[in-house]
Amino acid sequence: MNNIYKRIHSEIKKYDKIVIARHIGPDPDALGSQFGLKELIKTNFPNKKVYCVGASVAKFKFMGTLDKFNESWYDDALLIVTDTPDIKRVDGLDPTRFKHKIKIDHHPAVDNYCDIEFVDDTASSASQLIIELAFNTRMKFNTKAAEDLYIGLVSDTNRFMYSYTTAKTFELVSKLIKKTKLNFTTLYEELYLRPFKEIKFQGYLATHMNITDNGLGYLYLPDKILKEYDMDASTANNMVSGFNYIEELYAWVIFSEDKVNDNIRGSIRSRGPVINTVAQEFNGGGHAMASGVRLKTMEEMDKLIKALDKKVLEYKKEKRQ
Ligand SMILES: [Mn+2]
Repeated sequence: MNNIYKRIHSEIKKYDKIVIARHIGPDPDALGSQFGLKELIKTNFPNKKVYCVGASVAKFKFMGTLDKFNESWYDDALLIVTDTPDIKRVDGLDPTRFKHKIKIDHHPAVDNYCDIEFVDDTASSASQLIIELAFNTRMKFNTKAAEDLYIGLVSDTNRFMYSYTTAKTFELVSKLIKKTKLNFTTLYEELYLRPFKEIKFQGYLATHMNITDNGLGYLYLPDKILKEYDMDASTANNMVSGFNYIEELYAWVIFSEDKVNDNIRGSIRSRGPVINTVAQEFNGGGHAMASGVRLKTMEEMDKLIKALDKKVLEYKKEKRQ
């Protein structure tokens, strides 16, 4: 494992041009690891050209500006993909067309699609792995690198609350704050600032959530409702995290109609039952307690709801024994 830091560092050293990608529908960890790594490379190797690609999300514009992908980069750039276990979810480019690629990720392994795979599913976030990489290769941080990576880590752990938060997480964060004198409390003003329409929408979600006898919450959001509340599907799905620590819910899922991609996007969360195995049966994936799926039909959606409900029941039975 120790060598992996050196191997990544020497690859970065070799290339004049580096492209950094991450998954579709980026969250702050995807963007934080992407932009944070770019800032680190620019700080330590000022002559290199570093590009961050993928579609931008209005909500997270404050984290940085993305570059438009140029086909010529396939020929001469090093590709680094962060926070993305499966090749089909890499946003904005085709990884197979690069000669050399590196993956830095904290999800359970799905595809082995890079020459160097720095994968640790005990890490809280991809951002945590970048911080670890930087300390182990003595890379210097500028302020933006420290901020981006802190935001990514804090967001993926939901403020150090999820079980992926470990002593190592705190050690790395402590070192990051000490070394960079990061003023972290002011970062929350941007990360957690939200328009009132989101609160109204949260009210809609709470009012319309269906709850089964076993304790599965589920809700389908047709495009019409998203429009009425002026919400995009990704913001709506991200709000699923707000339903944790509710007595009546062991697992919960929010579906939204994605008219652009002509499918149904589902975000599943849990506070006990392992739900990623169920998501995998429906071609989705993710973490044990936080997964996602893309479905084609309402029938599939009904099947998934039933499968999740069964999983909740099994979990409760196991707990009682
Ligand atoms: Mn992540």
